[in-house]
Amino acid sequence: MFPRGRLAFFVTSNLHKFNEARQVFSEYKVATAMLKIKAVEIQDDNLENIAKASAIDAVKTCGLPIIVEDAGLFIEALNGFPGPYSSYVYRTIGTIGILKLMKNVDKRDAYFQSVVAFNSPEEAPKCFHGKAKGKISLEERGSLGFGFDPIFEPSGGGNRTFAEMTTNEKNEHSHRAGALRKFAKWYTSGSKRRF
Ligand code: ITT
Repeated sequence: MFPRGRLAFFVTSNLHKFNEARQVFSEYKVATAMLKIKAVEIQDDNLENIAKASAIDAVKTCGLPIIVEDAGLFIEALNGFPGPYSSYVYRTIGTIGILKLMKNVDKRDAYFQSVVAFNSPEEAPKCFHGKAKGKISLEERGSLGFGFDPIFEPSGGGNRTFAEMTTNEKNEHSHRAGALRKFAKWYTSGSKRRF
């Protein structure tokens, strides 16, 4: 029997994501372990469908209760691009490519969306959502974090990009922390639930 509500296995290959989750979970006294197993990542226009499919596949592989998280950057002037294709776009054109696409664009509103999917051998997957609104900066700033952090200024962050924030500071504003907190509240409140 696993200590439900006290331990969450996080299936991810991204150490930055894991460290962000570790800090959020410590607020709820939930320990977490990184499971670096290969979970399928389907192509879909909807982050929830992608996260759910990965969560189902991961449980098939490891037989444990797990979470996965899928996130994307949605830029309003680009009709939501790169959205669910953020990983591919980051690997191909990167932050500099996005800044080029945004050259001479005044309307720089964007948001990050995160979906945390919990799944276990005994339950159907359950999803938790988080969103961080902000703007695409005019240039890259900061060296912390990962991915599009150097070009994203979250609202209320004092014009700093995520890459200019410590993990704790990013967690005050981020899409991922929002979704993880919703999950942690649910996970720690279900003492009657079993695996
Ligand atoms: P997993 O192993 O957990 O899937 P990943 O790095 O592939 O890790 P995602 O598919 O969820 O993560 O994210 C897609 C891309 O979106 C990711 O490669 C980043 O470029 C970008 N991204 C997601 N969350 C971000 C964040 O908090 N800050 C900056 N960029 C982020």
